[in-house]
Amino acid sequence: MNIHSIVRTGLLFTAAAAVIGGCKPKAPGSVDTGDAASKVYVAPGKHDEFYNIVSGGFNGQMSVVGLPSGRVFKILPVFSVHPENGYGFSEESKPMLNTSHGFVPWDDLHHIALSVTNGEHDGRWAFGNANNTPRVARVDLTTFETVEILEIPNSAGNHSSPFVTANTEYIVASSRFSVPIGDDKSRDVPINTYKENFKGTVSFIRADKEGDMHIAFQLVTPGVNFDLARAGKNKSHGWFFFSTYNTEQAHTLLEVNASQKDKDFIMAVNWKKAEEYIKAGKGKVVKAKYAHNVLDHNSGIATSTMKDEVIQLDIKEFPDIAYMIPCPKSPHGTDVDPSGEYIIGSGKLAAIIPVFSFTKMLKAIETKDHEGTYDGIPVLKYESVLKGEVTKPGLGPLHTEFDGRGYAYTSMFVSSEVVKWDIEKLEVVDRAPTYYSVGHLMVPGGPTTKPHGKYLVAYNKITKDRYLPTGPELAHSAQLYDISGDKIKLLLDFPTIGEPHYAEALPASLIKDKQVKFYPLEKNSHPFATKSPDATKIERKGKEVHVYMTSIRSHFGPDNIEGIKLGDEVYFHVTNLEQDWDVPHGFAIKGANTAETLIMPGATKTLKWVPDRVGVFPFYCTDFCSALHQEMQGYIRVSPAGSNVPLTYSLGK
Ligand code: CUK
Ligand code: CUA
Repeated sequence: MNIHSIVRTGLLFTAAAAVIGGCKPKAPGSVDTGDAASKVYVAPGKHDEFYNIVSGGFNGQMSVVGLPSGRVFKILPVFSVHPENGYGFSEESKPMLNTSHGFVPWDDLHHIALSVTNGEHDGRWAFGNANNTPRVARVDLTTFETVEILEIPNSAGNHSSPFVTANTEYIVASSRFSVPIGDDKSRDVPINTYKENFKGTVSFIRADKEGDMHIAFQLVTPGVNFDLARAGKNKSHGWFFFSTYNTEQAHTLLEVNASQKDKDFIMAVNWKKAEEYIKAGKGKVVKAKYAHNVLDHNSGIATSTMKDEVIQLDIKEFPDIAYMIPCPKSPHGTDVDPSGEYIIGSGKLAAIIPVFSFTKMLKAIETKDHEGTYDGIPVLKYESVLKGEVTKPGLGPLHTEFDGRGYAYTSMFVSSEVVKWDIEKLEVVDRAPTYYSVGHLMVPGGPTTKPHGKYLVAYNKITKDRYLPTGPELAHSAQLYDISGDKIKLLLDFPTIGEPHYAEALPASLIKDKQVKFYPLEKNSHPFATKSPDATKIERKGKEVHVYMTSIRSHFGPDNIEGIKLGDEVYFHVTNLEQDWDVPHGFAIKGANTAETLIMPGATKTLKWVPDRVGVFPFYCTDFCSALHQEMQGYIRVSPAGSNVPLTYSLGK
């Protein structure tokens, strides 16, 4: 244990705090309401200008928010079951949450990556990461549904994920925690052999075709913690930049032991080179077990397939794939400016923001301008790669976004502010307080080659006094700023769903006219679909009873069922016959331990029900679908096991 480093870290903060005058903004942070209110006001019936896709953090979901209003449109389940629409409860959707560890109902989603073409938003997909049980998910932006999830083997804490290359060729996911990998024998090692036995991995997931995400190759790296990453763009397309910490390779009390060195690294990876080695057959095929889950659009049924291999390249054995760029100090975010020339490191414990030059990096590589090696990887000289440092930016820089007009915006966690600086001159030009302790920040299009600019949203970690209090847990908060002028102007506070980390926003015009309004019945390929009212039926297969049921305003068919016996397992396959936008029906039956379900127009969903007592049980629609919604109900009779009540069903008799 090293007390000195705690003291040192403390001193660093104190000294820097003195420089910029304290850690917490003091003013109450209200705004000139007249002006601000009109800028965020979206009149009733009018639409927002941007979709904001926001990670939910520990709720494992994404939320869909309008900007500038801050209105929440949807909570979109990705890695967590969702009572609102049966995701993870209906038989069709359960396989989406399958993993090599079995069914995982809840995870932690930190980062959003929107698909791009030529580095610009194309409005096809949103990707997100499961941090705990490592996975990457794809959300279709025409249905706002999770359509694909790929588990990542040899990863532990999929935090540095997902980040997308300029044409969505790859989604990249790296392991926050290094762990021993390989067979049982290589994995069963003492924790204090970290330095010898623990490895990091970086997975390049081919992601340009829906339903076909697969790990094209996995890089095996020194045992460090990967935090975040960004792809190169324009001139740096073909490269990837990863922030690392714990290059000390500590395995205990990291708050002290992983803060020893003045500099950790940004790892620069030439992924085009790695791709060449894979094409040339240099990869090593190793055994691995991980799930690939896909939702079929026409049947609405998810399937889960176990994969058993992954191709690896150990970066130590390929000296021209990876280089380490020293970066002060315990970097969190690393971001690449729209031109692709500048790579920004955000050292959580650093008092400056280093800006690296891609051109200088290439030169340093070419001239072997090294200052040694780290675990076999060349370390480039800090000064040789550095464009310069932004001095006195504030305290605790975490993340940087860009407005496309030559400015960068960095979030300062410790000093609770967003700081605007000139990318060429490296000068701070403005700063605005956040309330409080900002984590990520987001400019629409901020990570792309063509930022949309206009707004900035700060996602704050601490809310304290901003809203009416709600017991021990307070709402997390977003703050919307106008960045169209010289000065950053606070416009709006709005509470968020879960704990947002990263978010992205894209112009509504890119996707709003592409929305799926209903599923055409004729394309419904669900094996238990019932496409017309007269096709309803019930089939008994031993103890299994399958009810082919329909729902249409305002009845179920059939709505009277008899002949179910104790010990039966009843599957209600409910097809919503509506062919109109915005008419879901629900289905709920008393005592169902699996949940309820919600069925979109044209779709089929299955609810499993195992009755546990004799009687007559009602079922009903849970979504207020018409003036006669309360009449949308039925009864099912359950008799003792061995009774001879015949299986019958009817509607209107
Ligand atoms: S992390 Cu949360 S503030 Cu998971 Cu991207 Cu930086
Ligand atoms: Cu269908 Cu209410």
